[in-house]
Amino acid sequence: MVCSLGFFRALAAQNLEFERFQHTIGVEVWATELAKKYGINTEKAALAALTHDLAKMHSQQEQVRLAKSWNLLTYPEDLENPQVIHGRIAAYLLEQKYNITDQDILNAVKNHTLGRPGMSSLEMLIYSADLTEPSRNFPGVDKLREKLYHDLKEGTLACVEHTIDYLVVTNRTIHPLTLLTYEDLKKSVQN
Ligand code: DGI
Ligand code: FE
Ligand code: FE
Repeated sequence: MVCSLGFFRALAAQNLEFERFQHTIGVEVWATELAKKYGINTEKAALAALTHDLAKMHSQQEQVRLAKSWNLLTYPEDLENPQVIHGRIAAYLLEQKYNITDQDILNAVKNHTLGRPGMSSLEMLIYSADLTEPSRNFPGVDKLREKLYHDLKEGTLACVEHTIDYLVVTNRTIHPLTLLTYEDLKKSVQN
């Protein structure tokens, strides 16, 4: 595993645009810190972080072509907003091309954009570290970081709420999985 972290860091460096690579390293650093705090396997967190946006090495058009040929499209909304499918493509590549078999890592990569009901700690960690890594600087990001550091599930819920608010303000369709994720976390936090 230690070896493969170096491999996937180099793969990201070689295949992603510089800003996307910097974001990827930001997610790695922040996800590793949160993983330590919450007793989550830090190598799994780092591996998922380093690979979560790997599919962005391909153009949007190519991502759609790959998702169709690999049967990765599940909702009509996937094609209305094709920027939401890159996690599934990355997870598919990790499993088929890079022989990653750990289902929790694959799920964390797959679901990092939309979440899903019943997310594991690692999935919540990658979803929320992606939104709040050190180079993100939108208003309110510090509050989200504090919440995440205080409670992983409540922090993740706050991240989903922020994403929904942002989509509403920018007049975009909320993907059904985003709504299911929100409802599931809300219920789970209340119990
Ligand atoms: O890949 P990143 O830019 O690091 O971040 P991401 O994977 O969380 O999000 C990719 C894009 O997906 C971002 O522009 C926001 C968008 N997105 C996330 N959830 C939804 C969404 N877009 C729509 N239309 N609906 C969603 O529910
Ligand atoms: Fe992403
Ligand atoms: Fe990302």
